[in-house]
Amino acid sequence: MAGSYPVGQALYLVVMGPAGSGKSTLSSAFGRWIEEQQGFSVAYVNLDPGAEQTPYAPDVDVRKYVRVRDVMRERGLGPNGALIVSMELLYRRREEIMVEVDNLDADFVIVDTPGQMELFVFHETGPAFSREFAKRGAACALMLFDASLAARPSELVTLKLMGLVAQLRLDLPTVVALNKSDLEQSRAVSRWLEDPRALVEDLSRERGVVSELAAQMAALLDEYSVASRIPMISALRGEGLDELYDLIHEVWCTCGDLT
Ligand SMILES: Nc1nc2c(ncn2[C@@H]2O[C@H](COP(=O)(O)OP(=O)(O)OP(=O)(O)O)[C@@H](O)[C@H]2O)c(=O)[nH]1
Ligand SMILES: [Mg+2]
Repeated sequence: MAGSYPVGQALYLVVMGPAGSGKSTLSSAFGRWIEEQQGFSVAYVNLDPGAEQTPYAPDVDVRKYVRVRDVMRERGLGPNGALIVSMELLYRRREEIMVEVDNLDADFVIVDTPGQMELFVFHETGPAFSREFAKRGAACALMLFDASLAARPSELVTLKLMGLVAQLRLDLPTVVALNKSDLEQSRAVSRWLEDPRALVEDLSRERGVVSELAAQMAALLDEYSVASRIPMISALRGEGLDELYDLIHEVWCTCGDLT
């Protein structure tokens, strides 16, 4: 796959996911992997105003404009209230932030987002930034989950569904990936990822309305998701990144103008 990029435009990857799923660790590990294995330049954008530290050196950092800690202190708010206000402030300052993004000179731009994923996805800030990235080049989103969240087959379906919800909100092709494959509790899901028929069979053994709904959802999701494959990765060990890269490349080629 090496040599397919660059194509004269930057490629934006927006990394989303629940708190602690490994977004920042992956942003750093994947960026390094792309530079070392594919030979392309990578820039990092930190869109998380609540980050205490990041495992990469951000080239654009929204904490220059807004910090959740400062908003808490100045307005006497708790962490969630302060994050909502921070999102609002980021929204208002997005033009200045995008000027900084425009000054980046990189083949790939990896965008790390806040842990409170629902705020990023459902507040207007997430879709607004996504639109800005999509205007500038090929953009796609990566929805990262801790693989231990998919211990039961119906749980895997709900994670895929969340990926689709994010895709609808952000209007970006969205790839779902499961992280922390190195942990023992992440193992159960591998079987369903490797063999979709096993997922359908195991779903039928799960009891209750949820599993019936999940079985119907599974078929629908395969139809509407841009990528039905879900890579298992370990951001910590740098495993599965080649599969993730190939999948993202496919999505860019299918949805963008890359050929
Ligand atoms: N075992 C294991 N731990 C991981 C992996 N990736 C990340 N972690 C750990 O998970 C924790 C959270 O990682 P972060 O990268 O900060 O996750 P995040 O999604 O950016 O977190 P927030 O920004 O706070 O929402 C850290 O302790 C990481 O070391 C992985 O592949 N395997
Ligand atoms: Mg983070």
